[in-house]
Amino acid sequence: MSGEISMIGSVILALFLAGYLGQQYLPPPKPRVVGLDLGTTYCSVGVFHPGVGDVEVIADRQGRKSIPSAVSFTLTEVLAGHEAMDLADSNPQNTIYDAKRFIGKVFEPDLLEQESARYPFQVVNNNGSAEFQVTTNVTFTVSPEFIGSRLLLKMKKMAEDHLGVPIHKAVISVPAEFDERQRNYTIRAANLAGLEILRVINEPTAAAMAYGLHKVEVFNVLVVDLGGGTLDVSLLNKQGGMFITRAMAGNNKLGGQDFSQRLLQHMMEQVRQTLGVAATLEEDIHRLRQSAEEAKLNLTLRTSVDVRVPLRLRRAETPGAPEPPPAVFRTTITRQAFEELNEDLFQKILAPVETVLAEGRLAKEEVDEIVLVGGSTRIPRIRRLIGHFFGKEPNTSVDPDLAVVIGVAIQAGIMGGSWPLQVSAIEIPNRHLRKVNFN
Ligand SMILES: *[C@@H]1O[C@H](CO)[C@@H](O)[C@H](O)[C@H]1NC(C)=O
Ligand SMILES: *[C@@H]1O[C@H](CO)[C@@H](O)[C@H](O)[C@H]1NC(C)=O
Ligand SMILES: *[C@@H]1O[C@H](CO)[C@@H](O)[C@H](O)[C@H]1NC(C)=O
Ligand SMILES: *[C@@H]1O[C@H](CO)[C@@H](O)[C@H](O)[C@H]1NC(C)=O
Ligand SMILES: CC(=O)N[C@H]1CO[C@H](CO)[C@@H](O)[C@@H]1O
Repeated sequence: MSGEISMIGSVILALFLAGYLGQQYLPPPKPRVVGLDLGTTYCSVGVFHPGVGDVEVIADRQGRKSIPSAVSFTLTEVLAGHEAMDLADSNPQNTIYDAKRFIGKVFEPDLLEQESARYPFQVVNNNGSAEFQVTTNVTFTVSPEFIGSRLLLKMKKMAEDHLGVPIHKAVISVPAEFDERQRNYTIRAANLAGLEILRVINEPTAAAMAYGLHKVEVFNVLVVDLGGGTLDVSLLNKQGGMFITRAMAGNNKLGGQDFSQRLLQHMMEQVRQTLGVAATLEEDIHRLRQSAEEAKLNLTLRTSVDVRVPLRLRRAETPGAPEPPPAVFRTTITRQAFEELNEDLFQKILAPVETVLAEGRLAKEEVDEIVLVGGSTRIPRIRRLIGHFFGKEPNTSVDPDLAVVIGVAIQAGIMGGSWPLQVSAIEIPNRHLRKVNFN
């Protein structure tokens, strides 16, 4: 009896060794499961390379690791990503973006009308679901999941081009607040793109995985995701290798756009003071807005930037009046000035943080790791604010724009059976959770 057991034991050992040696000496297989981050404004695709044990975020031919979440319809083709965004100005009614805000959602008619007023394209109500009306030489409507599918198809092709193998399987991330219907429609979008979804994981869980927090001893993880237009704060609890979302809160009207807007207003005021004319031409405002955006980005690395903006300065509203000559607006913007302009907005980040702690019945000292996601968390003042609140440094070593896709790719590697096999059930769904919103 014991002999049999030991024989079975050695067979298992031999098989295990053969597998292990195979892993060591055979070239690693090409990954066939990709990780997808279908974001509101940007999308990315990543793969886990079992050989090196590393995630690669796949770049396009120009080396860009994210594509804008936009799809544009022309007479002859449907474009996605950068090619679509390039048409946003010339083909605004047929260039659809922000589709993720509509996917799988049932709207009250008034709310949908309000929403559609924010966009240059037409959002129509199809029995409570949003659809987009497109007019090329014919008029037709497309669903948010169709838009999603074109973005996913684009990323599928990027992955296939890069890896040289066909890709049919993926793991995809969604916001923690997505309900079952929104998750189903996201899966439908992937199916339309010819992708089978092996698992749907929450974005904050993915971000925590990007930091390897599924592999280390941590219990409470707080994820702050501050993007271009929204703030999402999630409190995760890890039990036996599985993440549970304990509480969510956020602000759907706070993000990088607001910080740029404050800087733009400040620059417009300076134009008026130093040049004695208000910048009213659409073209001038556009230039000022671009340079405000650029200055904001540069101020995350430097303590001051010199801004120089050529302006045409016509008085658009009074054509008969004497025209002021074109001029160049010059100013220096310090990081401190930028912080002062936005301090009240930055402080708003703490309200949802306090809410998730209260809902999770947790003292801030009990938070083990703080993970920052989203481009706006690069702003030094925001990092300081959060670090000061918790009395410890947030985790910032992973690119905040890629943390989600990196985590999803790790999960894809796990689903694809990559060695070494880690915890495979990484998330427990929490159906009773509701996101608290501060607007
Ligand atoms: C619309 O234009 C495309 C490209 O010019 C053409 O192939 C198609 O037949 C046209 N459709 C209709 C309904 O006119
Ligand atoms: C509209 O939606 C309601 C509830 O979801 C459903 O009962 C009804 O059949 C739908 N109507 C149409 C025309 O799809
Ligand atoms: C989501 O999809 C699953 C599986 O197809 C189905 O059982 C479930 O009813 C769907 N839920 C909703 C809300 O659409
Ligand atoms: C921002 O940085 C880029 C590259 O470092 C530089 O080309 C650009 O001129 C800078 N812009 C401002 C406003 O400082
Ligand atoms: C600054 C900081 O908190 N760093 C942590 C980031 O996450 C890893 C876990 O992967 C910790 O080991 C670091 O201490």
